[in-house]
Order: sequence, then C-alpha cells, then structure tokens
Amino acid sequence: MSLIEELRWRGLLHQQTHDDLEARLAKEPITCYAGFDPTADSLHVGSMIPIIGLMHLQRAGHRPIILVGGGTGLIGDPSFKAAERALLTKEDVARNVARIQKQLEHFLDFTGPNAAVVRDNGDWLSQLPLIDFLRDIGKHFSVNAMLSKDSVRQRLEDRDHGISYTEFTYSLLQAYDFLALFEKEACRLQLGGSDQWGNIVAGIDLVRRIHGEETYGFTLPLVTKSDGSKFGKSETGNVWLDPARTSPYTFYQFWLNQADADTSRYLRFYTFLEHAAIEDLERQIAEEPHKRAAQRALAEAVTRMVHGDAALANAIEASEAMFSGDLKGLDEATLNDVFAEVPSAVIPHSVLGAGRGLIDVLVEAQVFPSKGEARRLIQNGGLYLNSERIDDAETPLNAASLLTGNIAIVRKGKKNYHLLRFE
Ligand code: 383
Repeated sequence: MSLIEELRWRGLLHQQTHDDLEARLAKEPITCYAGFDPTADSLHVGSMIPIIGLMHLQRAGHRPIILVGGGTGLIGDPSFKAAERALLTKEDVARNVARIQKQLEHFLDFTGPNAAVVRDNGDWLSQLPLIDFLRDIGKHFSVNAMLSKDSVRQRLEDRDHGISYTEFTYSLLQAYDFLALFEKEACRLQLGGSDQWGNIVAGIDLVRRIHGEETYGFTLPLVTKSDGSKFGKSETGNVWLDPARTSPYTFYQFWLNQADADTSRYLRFYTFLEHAAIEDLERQIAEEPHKRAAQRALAEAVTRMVHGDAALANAIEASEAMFSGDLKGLDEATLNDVFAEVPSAVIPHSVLGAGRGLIDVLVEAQVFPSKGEARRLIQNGGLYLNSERIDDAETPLNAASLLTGNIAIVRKGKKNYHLLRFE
C-alpha cells in the first residue's frame, strides 16, 4: 500500500492540491511540514491530527519539519474563527513556544537519515522589513482573491465581528513560511487540518510565483463526533496533552468513553494498529459492543503514545478501581490523579484526634449543606467513605477514616465524589 493509500484507508486524507502527490511521494523522499501556533501552553487532542500525519510521512521515509509559530502566534490565524482573538503578550508566546515544542518533539524521531527538525517562524518573520515585505511578497497577493476565501467569509459578512488588518495579513505570513522553508530546507509539502487549506494554497502559489517551482499540500480532516457535539472536550473542558492540564487518567477515560459509532474512525486516525487488528476490533464493536474492546484498545494505544507505559498502567489500574468501586490499594499519586477534578476540602489534621463525628465534619467541610441531608443519604444507603458504606450516622472520624496518606474519599450516591485532604 502506498502512503497515500494508507492515509486514505485511515480517513486521514481530506483534500490534496495535486493529483500527482502520490507519484511524487513514491519517487523520492520529500521534506514536509506542519505548523502549530502557540496560542496555549499545551497542544490538545485536535492538534494531534497533523502530528500523526507527520508520523506517517516519517515512517514512510520522508523528512518532517515541525514548525512552531513564534511569529504567527503573535498575530493569530483568523481561519474559520468567529471573532478576533485577543493578542497574546510576547512573553506568553515565548513561554508557549517552549512548552509546545517539547510536546511535539515527543512524537517524531530526531535521529537517522530522515531525522525530524524543529523550526520557529519567529526566526524569520520577526526580521521582515515592512517595505520589502509589501513590495516583494504583498504584490503577489490579490486582495480580491483573499476576500473570497471561505476561511474569512464569516468575518467579512458580519460587521459586529469584523476582521482587523492584523489578522487579515496572517495568510501572507503562513505563505511566507512555506517560501522560507522551501528556500532554507528544500521543503515541498505542507499539511494541516482542513481549516488550513487556504493558507496552504497561498504558500504554494507564492513559491510558484517567486521560483516557478511546484510544491504540494494536503489537508487532514477536522475531527468530529457522530452526535454532532464538539470533539476533544471532556466533562471538565478541553482534552490537553499536558498531563498537568489533563491527567493521564482523564485522558485514558476520554478515549475509553467514546461512542461505538466514533471508535472505528478514531482507531484509524489516532493509532498505528495494523489494518487487520483494526478490522477485528470493528467486528467486535458490531458483534459484542458491551465488551468495549475497541474503546479499550483505542484508549491504550493513544495514552501510551502520549504519556508512556507507566502512566498508562496507572490509568488502567485506577479505571478498574473506579469501575469496581474498590479504591483500596490505589496509591496517593493515583488518587490525586483520579480525583483531580472532583471537589476537594482541606481539613486540619488535628480533627482526626478530636473525637468528632463524621457527618459533623462533612457539614463543616461543605460536603453537605446540613446534617439532616447527610442523615437522609445514610438512611437511603447512599453514603460511602473510602468505598465502605456508612450505615450509622454517629460514625466517628479518626485516623482509621483515612484511605491512604492524608486522603479520604467520600462518595454520595453512585458517582458523586469528594476528596478530603487532612493537612
Ligand atoms: C503557522 C505557521 C505555518 C503553518 C501553520 C501555522 C499554524 C496554523 C494554525 N493551526 C492551528 C493551531 O495552531 O493556526 N495557521 O491552533 C491548528 N493546528 C492543527 C491543525 C488544525 C489547526 O495546530 O487544523 C488543528 O490542529 O492544522 O486548526 O507556517
């Protein structure tokens, strides 16, 4: 199977600029790039798609360039964005560049004949003299053509959410990047999400006008969900690659909880499992969906790729504990991870030796609005401390109430957790 056939099989090929891209890739190794703007200090699961594209290209012998937008991040890409973005400070952009560069480096191979390289477009964009830029680059762009691009249409039609001159220029900067990488690195292919089509074509046109040479582009799909809701959000917000923002446990759970209707697509997009293995999992979705083997395989593969084996093992262990309701045996770090997003209360450690009642302290820690409410839940058999049901409203609170370290976990009903930290 050719690389293009492989990408097509996986549903990763959305649009290509040239019909002979496949032949060009088969002929000899190509240098290719994808760009990432430092709009936040972490990438998220949506930004992984072009990274995966670069990984496929590198596995097929091509040379990937990761471009971080230290320059473009100071401007802001308006493509398909409903409103003007707030400008980031230069300090924030520099900090974000360092962080996302580190994340990106994790996915590619920086050794061998087709070693990946990282470039920062701040290195050339921040040096551009305005007059030269307008004369040498700007002359190749027709404002009339720019006004007709889908990516900015909404902003041009809606006067309330117009577009600044700053953002309108963005596409020229990305085009200039392709030119710079063509000249400096002999780069001839750019990939990106489908929202990047206009910017990619702008670069190809610029290289053609200035050098009379052909460069290529293709886009990958933007990931969507079958039920129409937005992909890449967990209950608590975006699913980030930074473990400090989205814990490996939450990350693993995000993939594990995908709907049957989406799982096959995501296996093809996000994993490097063999075709036969994916087809076998697809059969299992159809025949024994309750076993969720495909979701498990998906969650394992992606968590391993992003967070490594040890974090994956932890996430699986924690998931099993949460599923069975038996939290004993989880260590403090894992508990902090699993319950990172539940409400927590800090209680003075001395309370443990003060002979106080459990529900008394729970009201004080605002786990319950009143003792009456706590009693009612106990009567209904719905209050748990460290996975043990509490049957007696007079249960005392003491050192034996701790699960591990200085942590106790309260569960109200089926899955309403609170974390108590005794400090
Ligand atoms: C900057 C300079 C270049 C080439 C590309 C860029 C970044 C590009 C952009 N990309 C998005 C981003 O950074 O804004 N102008 O947030 C997203 N990407 C990837 C993918 C995606 C795109 O990082 O479709 C989703 O994640 O391309 O929206 O010379």
